[in-house]
Amino acid sequence: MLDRRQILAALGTTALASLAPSALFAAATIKPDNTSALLVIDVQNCFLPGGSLAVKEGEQVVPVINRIAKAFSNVVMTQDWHTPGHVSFASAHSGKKPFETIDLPYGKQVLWPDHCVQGTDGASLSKDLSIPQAELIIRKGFHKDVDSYSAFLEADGKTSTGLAGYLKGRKIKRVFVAGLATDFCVAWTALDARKAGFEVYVVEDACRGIDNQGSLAKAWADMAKAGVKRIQSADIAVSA
Ligand code: VGL
Ligand code: ZN
Repeated sequence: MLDRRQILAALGTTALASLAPSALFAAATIKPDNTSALLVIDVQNCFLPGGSLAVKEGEQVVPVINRIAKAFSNVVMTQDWHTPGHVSFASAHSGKKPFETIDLPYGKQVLWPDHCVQGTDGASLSKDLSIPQAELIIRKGFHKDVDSYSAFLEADGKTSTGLAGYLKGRKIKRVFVAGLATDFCVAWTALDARKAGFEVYVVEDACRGIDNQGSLAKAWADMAKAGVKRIQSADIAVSA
């Protein structure tokens, strides 16, 4: 007969064995290689605290992105880069308020506060980003009558930013997406990356969302359906 102490000891071992290693310490199992690229989406002052379209907790992505970026030899950043009076601004449509929608020739457009106007401080990348090896900055949303959440294709669904060609020319096969905002520019970028034939990972804790009328849950559902992999920064192997 086992006594109480032996039973507890046996249970303890089983419980530990079933937890280890995934729950006891993070298993950093994904190792980016030279066919992998990190896409850092719109980490710009307008989307950070004090900005005109501040994303809740947006500043928290910066240290996470700085850490994982060390695992990547290829890093591309994006910059939302609108004209003054851009079609995506509520202020450009009389009687409309931010977060309302309108129908444009290319489909439904959410209207935003004025943000990321070309050359302004709000459009600058966060000064706290520390990714010296980043090799390309893609600007998007610079056609006055067309928005571009995606780093690959403008909202008309056909005008290319050139990013897919660039990545393919550099023999990139896997892209990791991080930044702001999860449910708009990150999600649209991830979905278009799948359409362009890349293997796609979104690093959840390296992103924050706007969540306008259920947009965050919908974005994750759309991404899952498209085969986008949802991972955490701890899943990525970063050497010290
Ligand atoms: C974004 C709304 C408008 C984003 C850009 O970066 O997610 N969202 N423009
Ligand atoms: Zn924008």
